[in-house]
Amino acid sequence: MAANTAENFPDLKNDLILRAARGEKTELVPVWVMRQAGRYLPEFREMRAENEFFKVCQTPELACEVTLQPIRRFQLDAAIIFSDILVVPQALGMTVEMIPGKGPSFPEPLKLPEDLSKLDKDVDVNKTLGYVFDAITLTRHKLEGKVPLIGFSGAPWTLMCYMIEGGGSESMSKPKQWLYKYEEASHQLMNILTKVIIDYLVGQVMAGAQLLQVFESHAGHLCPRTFNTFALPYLSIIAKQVEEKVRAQGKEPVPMIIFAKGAHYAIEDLAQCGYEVVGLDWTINPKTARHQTQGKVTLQGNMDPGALYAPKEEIRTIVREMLEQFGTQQHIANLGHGIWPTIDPDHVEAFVDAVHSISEEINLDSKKKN
Ligand code: 1CP
Repeated sequence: MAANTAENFPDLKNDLILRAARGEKTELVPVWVMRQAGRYLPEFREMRAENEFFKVCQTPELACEVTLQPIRRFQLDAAIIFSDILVVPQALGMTVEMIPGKGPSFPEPLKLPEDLSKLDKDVDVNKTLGYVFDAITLTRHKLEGKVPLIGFSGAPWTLMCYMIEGGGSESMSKPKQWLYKYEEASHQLMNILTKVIIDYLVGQVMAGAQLLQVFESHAGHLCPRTFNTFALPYLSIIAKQVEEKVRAQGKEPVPMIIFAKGAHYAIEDLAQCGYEVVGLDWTINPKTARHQTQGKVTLQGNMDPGALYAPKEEIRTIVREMLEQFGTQQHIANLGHGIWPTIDPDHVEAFVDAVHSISEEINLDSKKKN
């Protein structure tokens, strides 16, 4: 039998999310959940009890297994490769530890502009992040074409936040100091990150990723002025160059999603910076976002992650309202941010089933009317 390579993947059986991302007609609204592989699943906790977090990321068989866990349970329309955005700072030479109960921590964060000299600026992603590519190729085969596989990266500003702050934070005051005190060094760091992120995303597509999401999870710490200076230009370069470089390597480009959490001030700009899909956090009114984006992009989101605590019937009501506000075309249903560890998996099932059955019902009703 031929070896499983990035050339001989099984045929795709469910392309709903790819059609929605490209703005094509869909009979149902596709759905996936940010952090769908995670601590709310007992089988994930079991795996993590025996394996350190980055070991799971770095071992293709383990990363693949964790990626498949939610796909086995729920009728999701996409899988997302199990990894973390912080593997990119690791590839640049920084140490990142995952501290139980606290989250990621950098023992030696960047403090001053001269610290940039400590970063490896000529990262060969095949050497440093090849384990992610291997996990993607393996997972594409193990998915057996059931649903498409999403690859992802953190965006430059969000990665800069962790590299300077050293971990999660309420204010991100240290990286924000850089923007105002060390403007040139901030751009230098953005350029270093942009280059490696582009190579990393292109490598993921070459390995088999069928959709890419860029996480700008800390956009909400910026203001319109700093976003336009330090985030948006780099997000545009990433979208443009990933597309060009994938094409140059003889592959069709894949749709790209930008999820800029807290960037309610930038929805119009995000709709025209090269991404097919704009992800919305739960604070945004879908109707307002539709108005701001004028059909230029597909929208993703945005149920409040907390709504998964509601009784199942109430989840259906909330989903119906969400679908009515978005409309059932050019929409990928998701939460407005990652799922929390204390959510009951049965409520995820209720969410996924509600998106499918209610969107199908709305589509059939509108067909009858026409
Ligand atoms: O012990 C554990 O298992 C740690 C929990 C955990 C998990 C399950 C972390 C630590 N990362 C992940 C996986 C992960 N991270 C995925 C997996 C794929 C999926 O199923 O969706 C993805 C896409 C991420 C991306 C990620 N990591 C983001 C962007 C998304 C977001 O939430 O905005 C961010 C900001 C991170 C950093 C990170 N990694 C982990 C934590 C707890 C954090 C947040 C730290 C903080 O800011 O407080």
